[in-house]
Amino acid sequence: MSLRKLSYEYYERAKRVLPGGVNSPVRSARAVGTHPLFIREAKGAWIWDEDGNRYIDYVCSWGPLILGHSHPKVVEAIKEAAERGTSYGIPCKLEVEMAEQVVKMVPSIEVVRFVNSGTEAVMSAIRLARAVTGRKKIIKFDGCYHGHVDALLVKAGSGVATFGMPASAGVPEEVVAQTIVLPYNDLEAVRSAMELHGKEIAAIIVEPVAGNMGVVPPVDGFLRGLRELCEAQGALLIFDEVITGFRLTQGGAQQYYGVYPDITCLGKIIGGGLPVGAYGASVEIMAHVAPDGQMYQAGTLSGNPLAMAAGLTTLRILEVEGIYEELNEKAAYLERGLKEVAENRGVTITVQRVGSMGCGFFTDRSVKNFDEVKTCNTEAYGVFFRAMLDKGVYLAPSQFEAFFVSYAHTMEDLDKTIEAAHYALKKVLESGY
Ligand code: KE4
Repeated sequence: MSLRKLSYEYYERAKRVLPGGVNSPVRSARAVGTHPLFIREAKGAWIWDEDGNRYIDYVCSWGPLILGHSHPKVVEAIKEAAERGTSYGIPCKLEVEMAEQVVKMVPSIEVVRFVNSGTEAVMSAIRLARAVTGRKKIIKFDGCYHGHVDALLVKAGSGVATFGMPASAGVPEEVVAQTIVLPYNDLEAVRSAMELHGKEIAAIIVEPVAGNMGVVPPVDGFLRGLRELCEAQGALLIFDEVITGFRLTQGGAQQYYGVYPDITCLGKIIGGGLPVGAYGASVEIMAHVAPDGQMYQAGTLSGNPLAMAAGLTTLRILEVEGIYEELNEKAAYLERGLKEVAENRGVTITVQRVGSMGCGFFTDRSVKNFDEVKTCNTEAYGVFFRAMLDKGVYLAPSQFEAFFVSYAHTMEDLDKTIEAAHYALKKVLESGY
């Protein structure tokens, strides 16, 4: 592993012309005490940095690359589309074919609108829920991240059922005054908030599997409880499936858990590595969206043929029999390997995983909400991350993210990862954690 000299030099240059040297904060790797890699190319499960070092990649661009980097069929589809023009700003058949594909795969979606990011999808879904119900208040959960939507950039107030406070500079209190932040997996807190504010609640938005505080699955009954509470109060249930959509199964978390939201937000995998987001719902709900309805939302590059070609190719490959079984078996193998190595090393870790998304916490117990996640040893995670990097394995540069296994990861890659963990956990021990 040669020094990451060129990455460092690019980072110094980047910091002069990009905020923090990056185009998205978490990539700065500040949370894990190092500087970011600068990647020259990627193929399958691997990425190469500018210094020529190769890494097995478990970030997969934060989830989109479920088939691995530069899948030949996806690259071919992008090339073909590019030859015919990258964006028309005029409808094209690829948008129709892609919409039909999403409707076919996602159980609760009858009509879908494409946008260009998960954030746009969520921002539109919130506006749609308020338009449909004529209500203002939104319930979200502490530790869930839904993109940089002003109304959802809130941190939990103390206690439960409190209104959010801005979690970012530039977000006025008035904008988050209608946002209630509750502990994830706490159905009683939701019940109380609904009793207090029921008829004012436009929607509850939830990551059906939380992937932005590390991976925290829903406890039994949580999602169904949200469904029932929304029914009872005439509020809409929004599943933010930007991570879980097409990840857990073809139909995402709603198919995996058998709980169906009123509005679904999608991103990441749907674009096959190009910028695509989407929100979808029933015919009745989506009839509110302009130009049919009064809820306005628009986008210059929405549905552009290049991104549609990449996304449609990806979704069609995901329909192939056996893909999810293989993804999940590989992820389970990795989980077992990590647990065995930790046990052999005498290091206490908890691995939480749903399908091919998961994460490791340095704690001796399972965690079911953000307060519990915050008791985990994030310093130890930083040591683990840096040691794994030295052994050619790239994990999420933050404890509060997920690892993703792609269809391109081979058993050899997984074995190399488990072997690297042997070394990395030794480093954690030597660091006194
Ligand atoms: P984008 O706007 O980044 O496409 O999607 C926002 C978003 C919405 N909902 C969920 C559940 C998400 O996880 C995200 C974005 N995820 C983060 C990391 N988990 C993207 C990485 C980054 O911000 O750089």
